[in-house]
Amino acid sequence: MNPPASAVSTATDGTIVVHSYLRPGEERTLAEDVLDGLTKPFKELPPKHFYDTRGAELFDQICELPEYYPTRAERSILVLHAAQIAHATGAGEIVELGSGTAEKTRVLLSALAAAGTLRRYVPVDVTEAMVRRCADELTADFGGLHVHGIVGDFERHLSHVPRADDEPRIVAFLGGTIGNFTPGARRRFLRQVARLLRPGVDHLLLGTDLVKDPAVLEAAYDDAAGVTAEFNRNVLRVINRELGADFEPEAFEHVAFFDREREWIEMRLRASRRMHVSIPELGLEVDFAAREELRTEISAKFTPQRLRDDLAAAGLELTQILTDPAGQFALSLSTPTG
Ligand code: SAH
Ligand code: AVI
Repeated sequence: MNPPASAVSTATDGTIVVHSYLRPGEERTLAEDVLDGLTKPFKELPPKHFYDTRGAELFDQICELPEYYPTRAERSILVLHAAQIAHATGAGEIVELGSGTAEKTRVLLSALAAAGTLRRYVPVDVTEAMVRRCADELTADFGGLHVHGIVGDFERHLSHVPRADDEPRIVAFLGGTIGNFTPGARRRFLRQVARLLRPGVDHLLLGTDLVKDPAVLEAAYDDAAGVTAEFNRNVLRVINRELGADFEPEAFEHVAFFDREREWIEMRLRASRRMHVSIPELGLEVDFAAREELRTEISAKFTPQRLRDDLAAAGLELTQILTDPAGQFALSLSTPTG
């Protein structure tokens, strides 16, 4: 295991430890991803680069939008079933991938606290400010809770998740973020996640958005207030700031549509006219034709069968699938087949 790039204990009583694995200059592999993605025949960028501090704020605003139902739907499942999840898992620890503000996770932490098993929370996120903020807030709100925060990329740094102790663990991957992987990468990733779990002891708690009316899906990714459009353009601002590029974010239109064949939402940025962009840090010059599109995110939607098949391909057996009353979103529990 490589040592962390920086290890900072922020609490003198040892309740909080935050390790960062994102070295300056190597942050989030932005340079490699931009070089790779913008020189492809169909330009694309991975969605993890949306989430600088501004991107994280915009995502929070998205979660409050009337059109964006996934956060409310997943929260309602947790509110209804957290006590039962606590009972079924007996978990003493939650490792959360892409933890963000951990707002919904509080519902589960409360249920584990009420069951008397809660001991440790391990948030893993690329946005350092989020990891530190939720470590401070959660230790203040849950007496005796230990937080071991990991500032890192869940695709590259899962080996730094601390070993599980004697009590059962839940690895939580909420919000439908699993849908932001392409299907092959999704199964590879789930296989890596399964390695964090002990058969018959630990569980994966996975949030997946469900296939539904395309009009409902498209509205959720193209809201009337234009917040998702700003979130989408934010990736260009990140590239301008980090790599000295001269993208004009406002000259790109937000595009979001449901691909009915693949059953995923695709977000793109469309150049409103011909454009030439310089990215000095990479020595890269990029041309956009008028109306050329850059893919920035896919957000796959699931059927119970797709979920079961993906989990099975990763060596995980579905033990429970819970949905909200309107059937919009699913939370599932699974455990390694051994
Ligand atoms: N789990 C929260 C947040 C979802 S938003 C919820 O359900 O509301 C996605 C989160 O994953 C963001 O906080 C983002 O910073 C984080 N993220 C995205 N890609 C990541 C990666 N490759 N590694 C670690 N965190 C990532
Ligand atoms: C984080 N992820 C699950 C969100 C989603 O719905 O795919 C990101 C997002 N993109 C646009 N709106 C929200």
